[in-house]
Amino acid sequence: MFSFFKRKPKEPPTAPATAPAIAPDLVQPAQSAATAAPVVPAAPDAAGAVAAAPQTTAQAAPQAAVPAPSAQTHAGPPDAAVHADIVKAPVADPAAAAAKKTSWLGRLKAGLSRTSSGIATLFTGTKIDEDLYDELEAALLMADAGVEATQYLLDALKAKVKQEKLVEAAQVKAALRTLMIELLRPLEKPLVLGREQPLVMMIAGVNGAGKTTTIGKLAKHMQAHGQKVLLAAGDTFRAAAREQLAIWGQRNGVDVIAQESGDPAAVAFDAVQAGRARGADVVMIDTAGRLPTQLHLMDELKKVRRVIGKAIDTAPHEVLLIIDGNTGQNALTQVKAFDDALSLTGLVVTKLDGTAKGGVLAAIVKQRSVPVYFIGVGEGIDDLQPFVAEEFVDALLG
Ligand SMILES: Nc1nc2c(ncn2[C@@H]2O[C@H](COP(=O)(O)OP(=O)(O)OP(=O)(O)O)[C@@H](O)[C@H]2O)c(=O)[nH]1
Ligand SMILES: [Mg+2]
Repeated sequence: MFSFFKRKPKEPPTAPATAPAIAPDLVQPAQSAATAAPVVPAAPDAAGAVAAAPQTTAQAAPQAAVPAPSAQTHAGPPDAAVHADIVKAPVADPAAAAAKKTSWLGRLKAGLSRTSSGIATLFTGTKIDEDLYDELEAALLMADAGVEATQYLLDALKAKVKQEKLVEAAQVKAALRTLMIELLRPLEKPLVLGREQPLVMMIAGVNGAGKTTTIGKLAKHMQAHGQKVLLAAGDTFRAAAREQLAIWGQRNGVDVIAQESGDPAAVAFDAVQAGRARGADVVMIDTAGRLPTQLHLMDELKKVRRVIGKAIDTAPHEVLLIIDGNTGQNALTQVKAFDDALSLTGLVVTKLDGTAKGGVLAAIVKQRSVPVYFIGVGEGIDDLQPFVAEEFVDALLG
C-alpha cells in the first residue's frame, strides 16, 4: 500500500524526515477473531450525557462478505519507545500494490486530462515567446488556478527561463512542473494519528461533496493502522444519511452513534463522550451538507464545533472540509467561508477522477492555504489517497 497517515512521535524522531520507512508491524496488532465481533452498545454514561432525544447505536454486525480489517483490536496510543515516522501498511503483494497505484494514478490523470491536454499542446511547438506565455496564462486560468497563482507562475517561469537560459519547449515545461510542485508542496501534510485520545475529527462540506463516503474510507484506512474508530451520524436531517453512515459502520465493523432525530450538536457531544468511554482512538463526526450562504446552517455548524469542545476542551482536533474537485473556483469560496466559520485544519478534495480541472489547488495555496490531507479519485476504498504535490502536478501537466 502507500504511506497514509503519520503517527506523532513522543520524542524527536531519530530517522531523517524523508525516510519513508517504518516497520509495518508497528501498527498491525495481532488479529483477533473476538475483536471482530459485534461492537458493544453505547456506554450508559455517554447515552445520558446529553439528555433530549433517545440514542441508538447502530451496531456493527460481523461481515462475511467484507474481509475483517487487519486491525480490529484497539492498538492503544502509540508506543512511547517508537519513533514512528510515516506509517506503512504491510504490502502483501508488491505487484498488486504497484498495479493499484498505477490504476489510481491513471484515474487521477484521466480526471485531470482536460487541463493536461490543454497545457501539453502549448509545449509541442519550438518557440518560447510571448504567445506561449499568453496561452499558458489562459490555460491556467481555465484550469481554475485563479489570477494570483497564474500571475505568480508566469512571472516565476519567465524568470527561470531567463536565468537558466532555457530554449527548448520541453525544458520550459519541466521548469513549469518544478514551479508548480514548489507552489503546491505546502499543501502536503500527513494526518497525524495517536496524538489525542480520542482524536476528534469533524467533517464538513456542501451537499454531496463526498463527506460520508470519505468518512467511510478513512474509517477503513484508520482501522488498518490499528485505530479504534467511532463514527457519529451528525447529519440529522435525513434518515438516509444516518443509514448511509450505518452501512459504512457495518462494513468496517465500527460503532455508529446516531439519534432518531434531533440536534446534530447533541449527537456530536454524545459521540465524543462515547468515544472517550470506549477508548476510541478516533471519533469522526459527519455533518449535513450546507452552502456557506445558508447562514443559519453555518451557525448550526459552529454550534456543533462549540459543543464538541464542551465534551473535550481541545476538541475537535481536526476540522476537515470536503470539496468536490469539480466545483472549480467555487471551491476557494467554500474554503474561505468554512474556514472563517470553523477554523479548518485540513481539506479532502474528492472526485478528481471526474471532470475536475485541478488548478484550484493553486488558487487555494495562494489565498487560503489549508493543507490537503487526501484526494479522492473514485468511490472505492483505495481511491482515497494522500495528496502528493508531485503526483498531482504530473497528472495536471500530463
Ligand atoms: N467519482 C467519485 N465519486 C465520489 C467520490 N467521493 C464520493 N463520491 C460519490 O459522491 C456521491 C456523494 O457522496 P456522499 O459521501 O454521500 O456526499 P456527502 O457530502 O456526504 O453528501 P450529503 O450528506 O448529501 O451532503 C456518492 O455517490 C459518492 O459515491 C470520488 O472521489 N469520486
Ligand atoms: Mg453525507
